[in-house]
Amino acid sequence: MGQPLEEWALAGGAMGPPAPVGLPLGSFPHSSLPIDPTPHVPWGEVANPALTSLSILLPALNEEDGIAAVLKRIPRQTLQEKGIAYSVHLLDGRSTDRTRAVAKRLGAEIFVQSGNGKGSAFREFVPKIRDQYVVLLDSDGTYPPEVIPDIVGKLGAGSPVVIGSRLRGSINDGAMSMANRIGNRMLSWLASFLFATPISDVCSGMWGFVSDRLRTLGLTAVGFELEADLFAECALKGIPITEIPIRYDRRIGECKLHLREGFRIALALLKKRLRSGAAPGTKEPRFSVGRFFAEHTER
Ligand SMILES: Nc1nc2c(ncn2[C@@H]2O[C@H](COP(=O)(O)OP(=O)(O)O)[C@@H](O)[C@H]2O)c(=O)[nH]1
Ligand SMILES: [Mg+2]
Repeated sequence: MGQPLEEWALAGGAMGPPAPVGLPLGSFPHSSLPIDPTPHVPWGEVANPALTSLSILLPALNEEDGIAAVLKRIPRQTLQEKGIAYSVHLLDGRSTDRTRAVAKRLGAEIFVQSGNGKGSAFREFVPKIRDQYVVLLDSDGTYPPEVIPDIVGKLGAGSPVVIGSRLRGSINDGAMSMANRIGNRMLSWLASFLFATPISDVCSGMWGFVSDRLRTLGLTAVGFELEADLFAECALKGIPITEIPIRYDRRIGECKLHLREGFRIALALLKKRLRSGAAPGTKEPRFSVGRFFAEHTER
């Protein structure tokens, strides 16, 4: 392996001879520079290869306790060992407690949303993403940061979106009320039916994305319907979603989601489904309400 091109400037700077000009490519590196004796090694085995870049996104509204717990649980060493260069971003909903200060102290970069709601915060941040991959999880200690390397490991061209499914995994005692459990199942059935795409836990707050595919989604969610919107957009665009089972823990701090949000989420799914069927120029959905009735009333 030869010297990187940039090093000519250093070698030929104030301390050394001027960098050679007009050298034929074949003679690079110049004979006055030592040839790097490192034997050829496959990229995956290079000592510090930063093969993958990841943005970890943590939406938060008044989560000063939760955000500390989540940030401390991010498995930094595993990420480093796997060659994943990561940055952590707090997507703050203009918290009035110490959320931003705590997150900053623990090394997160701070983004303060201008609109209101978790969905708005996420949509505002998506154009700022520079990394190859994204993992999104709540800041309340309910989702396991330890799973982040597994999610990144699953992401790739054939698996551009990964969701952590609580309903396929496990739910700790007291983490989810019976009403929420039933509500989550019903919303997942509704979503699977409307978009003819199976999903076991459409309201999960833990997702992974290949950033380029995430940017193609026409997201419109403002609040807690964000996850339903992510699912619907993937289903409409034919982007496969890979599920991995995760554990769901009891929340730290106060819940911002109320039961009525379940109805909002159902409504958001329905609206998205109906609009996508009617909108000209959109990709034909795999399931169409009109076609369903036409096919089932034909003689
Ligand atoms: N940026 C931002 N985050 C929010 C907002 N509302 C809630 N969140 C965060 O979104 C995540 C999910 O909210 P949570 O109350 O736990 O609802 P649940 O997990 O769906 O029951 C938590 O990390 C919240 O702090 C908001 O308006 N803006
Ligand atoms: Mg929560």
